[in-house]
Amino acid sequence: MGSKSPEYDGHKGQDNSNGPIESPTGGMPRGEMHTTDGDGTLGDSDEGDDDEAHPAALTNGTTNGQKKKRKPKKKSKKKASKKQSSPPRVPLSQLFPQGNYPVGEVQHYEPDVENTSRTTAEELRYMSYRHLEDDSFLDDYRKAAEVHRQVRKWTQEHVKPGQGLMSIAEDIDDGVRALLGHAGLEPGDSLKAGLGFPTGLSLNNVVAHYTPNPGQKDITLQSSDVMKVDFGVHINGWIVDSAFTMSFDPVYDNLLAAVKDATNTGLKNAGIDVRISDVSAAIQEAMESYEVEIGGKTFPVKPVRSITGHDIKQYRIHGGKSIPFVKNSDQTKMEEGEIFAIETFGSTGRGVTYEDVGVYGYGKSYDAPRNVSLPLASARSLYKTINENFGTIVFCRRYLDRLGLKRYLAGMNTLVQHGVVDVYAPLVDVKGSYSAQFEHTVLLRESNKEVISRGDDY
Ligand SMILES: [Co+2]
Repeated sequence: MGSKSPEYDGHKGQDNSNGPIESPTGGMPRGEMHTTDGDGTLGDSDEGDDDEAHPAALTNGTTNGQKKKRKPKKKSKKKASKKQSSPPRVPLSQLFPQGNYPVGEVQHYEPDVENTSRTTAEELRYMSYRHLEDDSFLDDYRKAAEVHRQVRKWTQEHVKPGQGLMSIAEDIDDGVRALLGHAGLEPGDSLKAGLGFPTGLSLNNVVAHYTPNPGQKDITLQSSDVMKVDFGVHINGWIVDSAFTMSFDPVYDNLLAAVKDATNTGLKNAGIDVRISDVSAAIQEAMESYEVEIGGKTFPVKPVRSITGHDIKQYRIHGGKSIPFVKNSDQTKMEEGEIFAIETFGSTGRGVTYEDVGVYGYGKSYDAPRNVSLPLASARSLYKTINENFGTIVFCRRYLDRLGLKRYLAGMNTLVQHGVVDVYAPLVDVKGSYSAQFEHTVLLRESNKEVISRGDDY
């Protein structure tokens, strides 16, 4: 999920202390959100049993990655290893009974980055980020990433022109929930594990933040469409935010290649003590080295300047730091223990978005109080539902409908008017333009960074 640039108005040099979105950084209601998942290890050890469902840890060229040695497949008298179904419905806890979820792509920091000295104050802060080295935290995060990989694999193989966006979105959502083993129908269940934000299916000049809403005319996917598929998977509020672009016509290949390259360049440049402005400059340079010919006309691939990458905090998709795709003078540095969604968007249009009519989703403001006095009874009960099911996780109308809620729009408007809920609108570039997106979540750990959502697809 992309972050809208702070009041994009072309001014340079963002003040990052204000955060990328309207709501100021505030305390987050944690308390009840720390409950653990509960699934995890089932059954006894059955070594090597899961090899085929376990892509070897990917490493980049600079690393002596410990490539997992594939054991010769022995005929096991034990239960056959389970395989993912199609559509994906087998919980990962059954595919990985020992909880050894695949490691993402491990990248090592550039030497000059590694040698940068850290101050004592930062050391102190580092202690509070120890969880990024913690095994159970990593297991959960890697599990969420594997859910993302399995659901997107199915999506890439089965989504075809002629299908409606509503069914595509529901299939992705249902896959994520099934693989996590959390249907999200009981109060509190989707806070333990579930979707990280509304599944985005944005076509062509719709750059980001479109999701089908109930009761609206469905859109049929066309073979000429360029579709950004952006969905999130969370466990205990830690969100894997990853996105890719699908097209069915090779004419768009260069557009997709430009954006994929730009995102990978951003990932490569990300690191502890690295200035955000340096990451942005590298992203822009990679993206702008491409052009694409569509319908006999050549277009430069423009980095979209009104959306940014972002850091991720628990139950908080946009943590407060922004990574633009264009040059800027932001001296803010990335820090050890931080988690970033490195994403880029490229467009054949103006490279600037505006808000379209309609609603993508809603999110409880990070500084909203748990209890608000609201004049409308329907607003009060809606707020209770939001607190119980989403907290500060962004959600959409489909997710309310499946909980059985009806006629909640007046209540929602009240919550928005009182500033306790923010609305997100679709972001579009000029008509007739095409845009693409690729995105990965990366953990900046002490000795290396882990592109946790990396797969063999992107
Ligand atoms: Co994102």
